[in-house]
Amino acid sequence: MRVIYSTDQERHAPLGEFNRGVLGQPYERPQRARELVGGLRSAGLTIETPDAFPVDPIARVHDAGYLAFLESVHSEWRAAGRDGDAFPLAFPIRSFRSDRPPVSLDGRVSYYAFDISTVITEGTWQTIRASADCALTAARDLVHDGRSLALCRPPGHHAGRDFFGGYCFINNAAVAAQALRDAGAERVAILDVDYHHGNGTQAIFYDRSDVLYASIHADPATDFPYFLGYADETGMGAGEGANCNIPLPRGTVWSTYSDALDVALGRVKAFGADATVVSLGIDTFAADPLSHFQLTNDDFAKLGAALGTLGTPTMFVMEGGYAIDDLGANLVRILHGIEGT
Ligand code: Q9C
Ligand code: ZN
Repeated sequence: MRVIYSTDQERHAPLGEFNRGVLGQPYERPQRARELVGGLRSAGLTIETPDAFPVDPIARVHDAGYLAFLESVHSEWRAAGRDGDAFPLAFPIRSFRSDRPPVSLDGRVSYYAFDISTVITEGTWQTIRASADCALTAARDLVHDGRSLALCRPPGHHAGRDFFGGYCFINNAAVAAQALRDAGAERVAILDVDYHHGNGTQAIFYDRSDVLYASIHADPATDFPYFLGYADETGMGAGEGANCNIPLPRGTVWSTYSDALDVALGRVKAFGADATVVSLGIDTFAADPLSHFQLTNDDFAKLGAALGTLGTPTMFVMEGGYAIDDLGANLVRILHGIEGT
């Protein structure tokens, strides 16, 4: 399997993250990527660097004003004499206007953010461009490669057309799916196995019939992102029937997960896609510090074996996974499962 990664993806380094009321070390930190790379290298895999793409393929799924904001906000933050990371102060909830970004720096950060765990640092723009480059490189060569892994970091599936959150800024899987469409694939399926619902991916394709979004995730009634991911969200307009959410309860073990996976894989296969993008989160692991499913090390080989049954060219896009010490080994288990080795 071709694996794509750039060390530029280690430049986004948040100073901290609030967890349970206390400011501590961020879960989504550069070490995640280094652990994934280390695991793959010890398993004998070669890692290639991505090509640099222009912003255009990213702007196919993201708002131009949002991208300009992401590029400039940290230097504006510093120019305003501020230390630390750019951080929202308010959110445009019910009865607030959310139809246009305010003028001020704080107003704009607050307009585009949907949580407080996703901050913008000096290296964020370069990092998210490199992460998207991995997805775009994998998508460009997918028909030739058959299978590939874009080792994206930071993740992407919580980011929407004009919002960031859940550690995500550019929706790498959505950018890849759109690039595959633009390269001639008529139908693209996205299968999301991250612990969390990919609210950004769902929102981007919700009214489209050419991109299926199928996701297995923690019930939003109990888990982040809290406000999307229920089973009755099935798509809208032309996209009606092209969105499939399978929420599962906290404590879910492999037997239940496996049944849900069969349903999701059945939906993906029935869609008749020309290519598949897997949003590969490994935060379903029992020891993940953010999550509440109970998948074991061995279950990841089974997950890989199931994903290996997808008949189309398939690219895997890295999403979440925060049990740092197990990240590399679990990813390798999935890859061995996919390849049947
Ligand atoms: N500060 C992904 O797995 N909640 N994102 C953090 C503690 C955010 C997870 C709560 C979880 C986001 C891609
Ligand atoms: Zn996640």
